[in-house]
Amino acid sequence: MALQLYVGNKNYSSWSMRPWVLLKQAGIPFDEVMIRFDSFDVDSVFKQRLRAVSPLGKVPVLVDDGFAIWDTLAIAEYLAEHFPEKQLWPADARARARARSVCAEMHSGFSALRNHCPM
Ligand SMILES: N[C@@H](CCC(=O)N[C@@H](CS)C(=O)NCC(=O)O)C(=O)O
Repeated sequence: MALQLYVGNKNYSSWSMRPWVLLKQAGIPFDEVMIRFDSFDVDSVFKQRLRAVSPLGKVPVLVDDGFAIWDTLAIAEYLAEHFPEKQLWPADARARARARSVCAEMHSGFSALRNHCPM
């Protein structure tokens, strides 16, 4: 398994930092590919470089031997499945459901907070 994590500028992209922190904290080896934000226009260098690996054109993207996963939660689930020994989710079913609830809330909610405090 050869993992590459595509991230944006770390001082702007809290999205990028989520799987980055997870990989680091779990001690899972990966190569970081930083794609600097120039703009989000369709013709930007950022979009052109990302589209080569992901149809969505957003960071983060995890690439595993050429296979792309392009959403934070999907990346987290992929890592949890492939590294069960890391115990990324709690073993207890209720604790796991609670942890997923919290992650989903953070992932798709708190937009006002995230807009005001992007990092
Ligand atoms: N749901 C995605 C959101 C990713 C996202 O919005 N990333 C931003 C960077 S912080 C991005 O790439 N934006 C580019 C754009 O909106 O075109 C995830 O959690 O991975």
